[in-house]
Amino acid sequence: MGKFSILVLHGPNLNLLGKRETAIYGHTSLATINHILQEDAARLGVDVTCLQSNHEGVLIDYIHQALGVHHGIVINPGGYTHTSVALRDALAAVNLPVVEVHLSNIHRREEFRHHSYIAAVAIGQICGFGVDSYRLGLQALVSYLSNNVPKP
Ligand code: CA2
Repeated sequence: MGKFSILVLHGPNLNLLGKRETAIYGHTSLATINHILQEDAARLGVDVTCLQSNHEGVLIDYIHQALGVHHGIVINPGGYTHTSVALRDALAAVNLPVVEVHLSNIHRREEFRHHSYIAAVAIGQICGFGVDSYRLGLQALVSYLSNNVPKP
């Protein structure tokens, strides 16, 4: 088995990280998060591709395009977490291992953030650890892939 290839997907508004609502989402920019993940990926010996979109359909296209290219997906679906049956259907359709991550602890925030459409099609969910949610998510996915023979 060669190197694992992981797709990291950031959903809507996450391009604003570090610029707005820093009390909730912190001071780290999306570019910095991606840089940290690339450093982690090098240490873990995997390839990471990071993409962001504010558009549901574009995120769905990225998920479809992951098939046959990436071995698994780390996704922060942003607000679509709580609304998007279509995003969930796309993840279920490609049937790649998925880890759902959130910067904030969605379970201690407003009631409408407590439900995730994505959780049921993910291996697991990591939330509340800021940038470390992504790092832990990547680590967990690589560990999962190492222990489970990935689909081609
Ligand atoms: O905690 C997370 O990572 C969320 O996925 C972030 C979403 C929110 O809708 C989810 O409930 C939890 C919102 C992302 C908005 O990101 C911003 C970043 C900076 C400034 C404004 C919004």
